[in-house]
Amino acid sequence: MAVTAFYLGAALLFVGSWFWCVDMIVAMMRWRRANPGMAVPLVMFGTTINALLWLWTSMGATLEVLFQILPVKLGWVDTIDPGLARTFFSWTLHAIVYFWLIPAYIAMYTIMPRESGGKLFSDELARVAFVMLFIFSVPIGFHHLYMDPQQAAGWKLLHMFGTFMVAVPTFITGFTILATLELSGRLRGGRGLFGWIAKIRWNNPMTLATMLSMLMLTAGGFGGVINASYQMNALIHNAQWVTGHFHLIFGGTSVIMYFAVAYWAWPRITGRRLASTRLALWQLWLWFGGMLITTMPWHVLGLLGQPRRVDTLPYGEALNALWNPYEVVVFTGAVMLTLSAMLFMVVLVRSHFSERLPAIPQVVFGTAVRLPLRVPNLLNSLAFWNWAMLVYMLASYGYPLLQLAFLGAPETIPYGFGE
Ligand SMILES: [Cu+2]
Repeated sequence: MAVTAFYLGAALLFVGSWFWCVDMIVAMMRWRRANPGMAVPLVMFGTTINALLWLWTSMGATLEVLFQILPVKLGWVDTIDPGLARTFFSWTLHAIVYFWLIPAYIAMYTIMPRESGGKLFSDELARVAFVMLFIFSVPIGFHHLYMDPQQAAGWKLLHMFGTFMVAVPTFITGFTILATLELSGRLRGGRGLFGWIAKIRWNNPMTLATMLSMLMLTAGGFGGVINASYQMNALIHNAQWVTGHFHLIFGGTSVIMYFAVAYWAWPRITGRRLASTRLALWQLWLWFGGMLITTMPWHVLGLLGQPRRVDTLPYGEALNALWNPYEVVVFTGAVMLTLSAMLFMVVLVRSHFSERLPAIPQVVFGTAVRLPLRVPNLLNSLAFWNWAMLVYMLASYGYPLLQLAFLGAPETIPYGFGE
């Protein structure tokens, strides 16, 4: 066990984050009261959904600390049931990655359209995607427990189908964002089937990052569907494939948008011109290239049987020799990523000392082609979706948790294991 201060610190970290969530939710409720019947701005809708997502997802780890770790720390009980702990943690583990991904989507939906010189293709589709991401991303954590014996096969199957549903809002986002890029290309004079691609403002960091992010999301999402499949998961479970997958989705898809947001926000915070858009574009390309060169061999290494967090085996010289060339490529990609991260810092630090703008640029968010003045209440309020989440969570986690908490771990090995 760690020292008490560690658990106290961890608890404060959670409690502190909840203040922000409540702040967002209260702000949206106040806005709705002040503007009855009006459509909540998309940026606020997405951010508040993310706050609600964080409240739901942080609950799993909190329950683990409250009901399992603290009782042992305080000497009330002597053991921790790892099956129950892993179930609680699976509740937090998957949805937490959506807490990182949603801000990247918010930037694509609300900042990119204006930066690319166009308009968002559809405001309503964006809302549908946010709501679906919220509902589908929390109650599916068992896809991290496929190899765990404490949960039965049927529950894993249910969570598998739930996991596949997450692909739907991802496809909606892919469609809406690409349609938005096409729109901006056509508004700038692009003609024909593919003529609009060349007309897109590729020299704008936010626009470029969105396209590169979409490409990484396509590759990473494809791997994600393999991870989510009960049977195919067995092939790559705990293998280096997984390391490749989540670096591509988080380090790639999400973080490249954070870079672009930083380039967009810096002049609006400091009142100084971005030192070099050219360097910023180079940095994004370098990150994209580095991320692909790092993660693709990682996927292959997983298929070649390399476990996660391991690069050599004390036995099996043949395997080590087979893995080594791929690791050299991974290393090359990692060096590119490090250089890109340093370049990012250089651009921001230099911007801090660049010439002062005549006025601090205003924060104006992009809007849709047809800006809805009113949207159905289901796409303007989160109350219904919060209740829907409660029902879905009870259905997918209720029995498996109660069973472990009160009946103890099952005596028999569930069907499909130990044959
Ligand atoms: Cu997951």
